[in-house]
Amino acid sequence: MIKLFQFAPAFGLPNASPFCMKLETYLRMAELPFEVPQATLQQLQRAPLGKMPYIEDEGKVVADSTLIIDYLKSAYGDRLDGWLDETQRATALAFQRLMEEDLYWAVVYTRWVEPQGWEKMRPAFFAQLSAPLKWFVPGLARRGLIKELHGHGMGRHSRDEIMAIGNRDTTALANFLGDKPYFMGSQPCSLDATAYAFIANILCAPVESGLKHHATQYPQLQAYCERMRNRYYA
Ligand SMILES: N[C@@H](CCC(=O)N[C@@H](CS)C(=O)NCC(=O)O)C(=O)O
Repeated sequence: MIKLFQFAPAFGLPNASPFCMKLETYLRMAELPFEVPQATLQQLQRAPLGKMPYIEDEGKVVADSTLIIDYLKSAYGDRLDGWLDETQRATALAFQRLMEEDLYWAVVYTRWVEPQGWEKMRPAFFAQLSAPLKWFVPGLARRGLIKELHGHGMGRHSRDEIMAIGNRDTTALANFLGDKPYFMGSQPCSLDATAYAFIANILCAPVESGLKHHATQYPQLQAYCERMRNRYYA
């Protein structure tokens, strides 16, 4: 059975990490049986790329949500994307990159930099730590994320610019989804695993932010999250 190593659920979501939630959603959508060992700090330390999620399957360890999905497709068949033509695949990839390489960093900013986000992140992620770890790990992690934001480039912008960049992504997602039930049409595909993970992490997490405020203007995004939750997490 596939072992999925990821953070423990938080914020009333399957996962507060959009990458972990994307992979769990993919596994559910593809109806691949999996188990989630209880999350520990050691798992993150053992993660091949130092990030979650990763999987272990038949003695093989695979990291990175996209590479894991590629592995699952080659090991168990492409159960979700076979019907997409080349143009649809290109569009799906572009939207995936928009969320993972751009919107993600705006989300990180709202959670790790903005005080109202950090107020929610700290207890959700670090409450289980015992002394002395709980005294320095949260601050260390926060400083690490701020450094990563700066390295990426997003962190060099003002707060208003970061919100404008992220909100433009959300508007593109909302307009492309329109009144379709799923991102590529009437049938779900693996892009929906990514889209649900990112949109729910903005709209449904208890972090009040400019991103969330903007996303609430699009009722189709809320309806989409409910549709995905009811279908795959009922
Ligand atoms: N490209 C990776 C990104 C994974 C990622 O950024 N995971 C974050 C959580 S959202 C993480 O594990 N961060 C822990 C750390 O950097 O120490 C994927 O698709 O899996």
